Amino acid sequence: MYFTHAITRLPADSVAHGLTTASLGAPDPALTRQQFREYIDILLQLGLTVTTLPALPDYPDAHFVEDVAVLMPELAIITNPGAPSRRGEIHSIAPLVSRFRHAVWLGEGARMDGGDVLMVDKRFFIGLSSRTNEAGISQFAAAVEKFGYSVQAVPVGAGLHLKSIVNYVGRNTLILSEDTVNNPAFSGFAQIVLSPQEEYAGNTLWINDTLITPSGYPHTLRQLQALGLPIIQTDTSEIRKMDGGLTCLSLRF
Ligand code: CIR
Repeated sequence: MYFTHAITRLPADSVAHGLTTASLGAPDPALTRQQFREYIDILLQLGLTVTTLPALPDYPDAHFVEDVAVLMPELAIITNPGAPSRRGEIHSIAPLVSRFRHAVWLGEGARMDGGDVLMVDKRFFIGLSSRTNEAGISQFAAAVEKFGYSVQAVPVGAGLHLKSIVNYVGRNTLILSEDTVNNPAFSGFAQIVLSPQEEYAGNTLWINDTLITPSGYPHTLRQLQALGLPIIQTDTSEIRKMDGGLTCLSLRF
């Protein structure tokens, strides 16, 4: 899929009040915004048109826009985030998403975070996680299969979301955690296996055959370099403190 647009949201001053399992201390709001701006600059440098929504101080995780919608050429799914504190975020993203795509809302009982949805061409791998349930996956499948997409559920043991541990990095290659390597769902791909110490770098973002990867993960960087694609490194120290990464800061389409 070739991306021309991205939707993002400015991090609020309340960022430190969001959800996290990381024990890395509280993020600095000003540094969070600086790292966010550097991220936007990279998207612009790659030629994307970027729409940035205003901060939502009552929703300190709302700049992780990836979790509230999934966009594909034919439609957009408005998810139903698994964490109760995040459910209200969908109402402020849906009007913008609806300007670009026909929006389908997940219904009663469905739970899904977009961070669990990995799209590779016409295939969706969806993490069955603490945020995404079977009803979410089956409602998603019912909406997209008529457009020729396949949907495969992948249980997520460790990690918040599927894309915390598995991402597509171009050239028919996935970057993935040691725990995920033997999953038959991923057997048709070449694989870059993350060392446990560098698992966070698995949240590398592929945009139109350029890779954006968090700085500070030298072993993973060397493995990515072997793919021969351009690589941009950027500091995500504050984003990481709130369990966030590079994929979660934007919706690409
Ligand atoms: C949360 O726990 O929901 C946020 N603090 C982090 C969400 C990260 N989203 C993502 O990886 N797609």
